[in-house]
Amino acid sequence: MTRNLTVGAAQLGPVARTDTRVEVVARLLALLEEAAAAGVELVVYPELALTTFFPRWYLEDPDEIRSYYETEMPGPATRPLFSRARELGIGFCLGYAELASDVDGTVHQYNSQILVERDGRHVATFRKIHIPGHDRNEDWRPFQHLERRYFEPGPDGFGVWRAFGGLMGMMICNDRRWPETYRVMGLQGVEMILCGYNTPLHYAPDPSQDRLQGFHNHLVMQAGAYQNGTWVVGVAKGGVEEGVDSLCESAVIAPSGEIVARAATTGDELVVATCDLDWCDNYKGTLFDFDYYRMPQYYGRITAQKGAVLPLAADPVESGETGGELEEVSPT
Ligand code: CDT
Repeated sequence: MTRNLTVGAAQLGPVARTDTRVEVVARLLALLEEAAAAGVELVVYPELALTTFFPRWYLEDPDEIRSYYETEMPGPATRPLFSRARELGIGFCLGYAELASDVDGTVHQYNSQILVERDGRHVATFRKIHIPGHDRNEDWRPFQHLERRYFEPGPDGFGVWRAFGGLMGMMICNDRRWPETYRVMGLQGVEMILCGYNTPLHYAPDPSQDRLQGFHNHLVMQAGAYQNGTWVVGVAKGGVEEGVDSLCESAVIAPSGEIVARAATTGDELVVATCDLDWCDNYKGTLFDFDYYRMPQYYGRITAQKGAVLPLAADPVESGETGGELEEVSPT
C-alpha cells in the first residue's frame, strides 16, 4: 500500500503594513477552502504569514514591535483558521512571529512555524535556527533585514515528528540554505520537510546574487531533498510588499530532487501535489543508505568548528606562518 499525502503549498502575495490579522486570515481561509476542494490533506503557509515582513524596518516603538508577534496560538484572529481546518479535516503548517515566555517570565522572540494535524492536534512548534541579516540599523541599505534584531535562534534544533502518516520535519527560510538542516532531519528519517520563506530579490551585501535568487532557492531545496531522500515543500510570501520585491516560485520537490509542482504567479496561489512518502525509500535504501555508506568519523569538523580554518601555507616561513592555531575566517 502506498502512503500518499496530498499537500497544498499555499503561497501568499504581499501583506501590507496596514493589513489586519483578520484580513490576512481571510486569505488563508480562502486558500484552505480551495485546498479542501482539491482533496488536500496538509496546507503549508509561508514564513511570518500573518503580517508584513517587518524585519525590513528598524522599528523603535516597543508597542509597534510587539504588535507583530503572537502571544498565543491560536489567538482571537487565527482561531477561525484552526476551527475551519479541523472541520474540513485538513492539517496545516503556519509561520508566525512568536513571543514565548519561560516559567520564570523570561520572554523570547522566535520566528516560528506550527504544525497542526487533520484532527486539530498540535504536532509541534518549530523555531527558526539560522537567523539571517543583521541586528543594527544599516543606513546604506535600501531596506533592512533585521531578523537578528527581532529573533533569537530556536532552542530545540531540528526535530522530526510522526504525523500525516509519515515522518515530518520543518525549517524556515534561511534554514533551507544550510545542508546541516536537512542532514540533521535526514538522520531522523525525515520524509517531508515543510518550509516557509520571505526572500527579497535584492541582496544588498552582494547584488550580483540578485538574479540568482530563484536558482539558489530551488538549488538548495532540490539538493537537500535528493541527498536525504525526502520531500520538501517550499512556500513563499512574495511579490512586491511595501516596495520590496520578494521571490515567489513556491515548489514541491520529490526525493529524487525533481520539482513536481511549482507556483506560476506572484500572488496568492495554491500549488497541489500528491506525494508518495514511500518514494523516499528509493533513496534512503540505496545510494543514500546512511547506515551503510556514511563516514561520520571524517565529519568531525561539521560540529567541532564554526568558521573555516584554512590549511597552513605551502611555505610557512616565507608566509610568516609558524603553525599552530590559525585564525578563523568570519562570515560577513
Ligand atoms: N527570511 C529569510 O530568512 N530570508 C533570507 C534572506 C537572505 S539573508 C538577508 C533567506 O535566506 O532567504
